[in-house]
Amino acid sequence: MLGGYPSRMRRFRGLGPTLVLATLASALAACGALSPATPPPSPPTPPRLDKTVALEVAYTGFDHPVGIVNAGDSRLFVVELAGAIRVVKDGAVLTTPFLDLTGMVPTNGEQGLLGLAFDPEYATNGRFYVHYINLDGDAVIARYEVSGDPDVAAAGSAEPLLTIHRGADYSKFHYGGQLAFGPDGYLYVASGDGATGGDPSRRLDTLLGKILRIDVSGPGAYSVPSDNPFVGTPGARAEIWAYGLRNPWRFSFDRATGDLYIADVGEDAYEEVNFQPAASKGGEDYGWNVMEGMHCYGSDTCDKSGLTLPVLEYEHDDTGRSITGGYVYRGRQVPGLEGAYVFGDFMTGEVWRSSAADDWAMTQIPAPAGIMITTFGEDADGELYLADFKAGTLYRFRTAPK
Ligand SMILES: [Ca+2]
Repeated sequence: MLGGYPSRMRRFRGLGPTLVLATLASALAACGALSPATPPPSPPTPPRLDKTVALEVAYTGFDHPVGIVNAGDSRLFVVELAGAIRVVKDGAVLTTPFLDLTGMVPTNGEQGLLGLAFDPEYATNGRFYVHYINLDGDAVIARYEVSGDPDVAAAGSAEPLLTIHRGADYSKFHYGGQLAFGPDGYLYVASGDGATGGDPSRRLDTLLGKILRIDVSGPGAYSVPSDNPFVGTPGARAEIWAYGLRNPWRFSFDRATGDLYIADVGEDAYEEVNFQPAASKGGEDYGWNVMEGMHCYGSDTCDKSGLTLPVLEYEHDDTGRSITGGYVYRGRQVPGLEGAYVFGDFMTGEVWRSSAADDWAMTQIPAPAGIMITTFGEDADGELYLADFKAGTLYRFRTAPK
């Protein structure tokens, strides 16, 4: 299935390690061609490795998983790109999907069912929200309700709340995709820039290239919280919470502190993690397309005033080329991970931990070779998982055996 995706896809394309090695080899060969007076390049510093943490297979058999979500109980809900949401219950994957949007979403490139979030009051109101791409190529946020069977949604309950139109100028790429409720009870939506080079990310009259914040607690579609940063700004879409983002595929809130971590997939050179403290009033400009990571984009110099720079970046090399944001670990099974932001890279399958307490240095966590990490997810207890898109396997974080 991967081979059927367009080759220019940044997020889901399959680029094998062979190409990476070939690129590295040619770069090294070029170095060797320099004059003898040129000192040889110093060998790369080995990455710091946290061998106290391990990944173990938790569940298998998913079809291109892109999301792992809990509903506040012991189940896991696994989002499959082609449109199904699968239920993991009592250690088994149920045969009947919770919801199946197959046929309603294109299976084309980065299009599909991308995000899922359960209402903070799900236990009493049975509402949940999905983020998918419709057959027109536009992103849709829709509300559904559970049926009388807690493991099956009421497919007829669909209520589209918000459509993020793209128009003919935009591509099938960079949709963002994440949906999550903040500690304030509002629904946050990640919207990508449409892969047009980033112009929409800087404009406040479009929802592209943004984090949105909407109130879905009422009976109707949604309302805009009165304290959203651009309420009352002429020409601005009031749904915007933060802007200057390229393709914020995955973001998450730290369940202990409420801080927001936004991983933004980079263009040519840098992947980045943005940190937004819980006390933020919104309105941050995360810099794209003036900057990529901590560097001016397409220029040696740029006006950085007013921009919020990432706390962490890594360069496109064998570390990775497409960041998949994760979570701050707050579970109990892996005490060594407490308080660490855990994330990875889709292209290389590498997994890292980082935190402010560690000056945002990246420490690698051993992971199986060849995985393609599309998402991380927490269960209700805060235990952490990741999904391998290629094999359809969910891995669980564990303390490594001694
Ligand atoms: Ca940025």
